[in-house]
Amino acid sequence: MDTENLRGDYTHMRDDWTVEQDMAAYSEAEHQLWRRLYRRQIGLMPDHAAPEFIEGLEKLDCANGIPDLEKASDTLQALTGFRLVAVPGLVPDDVFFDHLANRRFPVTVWLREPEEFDYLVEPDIFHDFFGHVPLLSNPVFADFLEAYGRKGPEAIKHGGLKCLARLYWYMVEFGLIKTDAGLRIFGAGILSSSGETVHSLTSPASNRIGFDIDRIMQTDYDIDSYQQTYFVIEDYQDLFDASKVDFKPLYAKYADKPPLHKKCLLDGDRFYAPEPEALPKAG
Ligand code: HBI
Ligand code: FE
Repeated sequence: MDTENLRGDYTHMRDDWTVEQDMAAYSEAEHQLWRRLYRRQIGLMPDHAAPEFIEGLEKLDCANGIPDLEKASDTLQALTGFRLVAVPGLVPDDVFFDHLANRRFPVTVWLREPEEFDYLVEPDIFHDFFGHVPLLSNPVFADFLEAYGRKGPEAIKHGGLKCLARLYWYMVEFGLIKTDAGLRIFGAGILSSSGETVHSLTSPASNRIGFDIDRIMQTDYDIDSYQQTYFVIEDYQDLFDASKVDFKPLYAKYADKPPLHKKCLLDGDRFYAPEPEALPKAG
């Protein structure tokens, strides 16, 4: 992987692309920025995030500054056996898959600049930790993520990398779940962005479609704007069940075909209506 144009420091890595998280190197201004990012998101969580995400977030106790990944790993390990490993930023696909397959989740060590409060291109520690780590406390989701990682080598071998990445994108980054209270978010790309947190549930400009592994594997996505299509599961078990499917026939069907447009609707799609916007809390 060419790391030259990436933002992190890739000069002091181990063979598995992990680094030491130097807690002492974070400045007070960085901890302050974390608290601001956290405060803005936490206010939105009750009406927007999946209950399992909120439960996990509470257990992680990370409101007061950039979290120590070793400490959080101890909390997490007791719950689902997952640990966090510190990385300089994006890592190669095969390395990423191997960490997941061994119940290790890579977390970027650097935090965005204040000018990037609302949006940044590469994932930072706020996205990786706040967005991804809470749901790793859920046993079924954790098992799915391990199973996902185990699928990596086969996808690489059979030209299915793009298809497999679409599953990660539409579920781990941008997934919605149906609850008794309405649609809720479990995708990390949404939950680490205040704008998309509201947009994903409420905007009529985007489609919400029932989870279908075959459908996801052929659907294109956009990495630098709000998604135009979100997929909705009913239970995390839907994800784990999908990971039991043989993906090779899907790779064979879709690997060399032009993908479906990121906003198209198909005859078989189960369409979900947008949610009404949550009222701002008084006080
Ligand atoms: N590296 N640090 C990091 N985080 C990711 O989410 C990530 C990655 N490398 C590759 C990768 N994701 C993709 O393979 C997945 O989206 C499938
Ligand atoms: Fe992510």
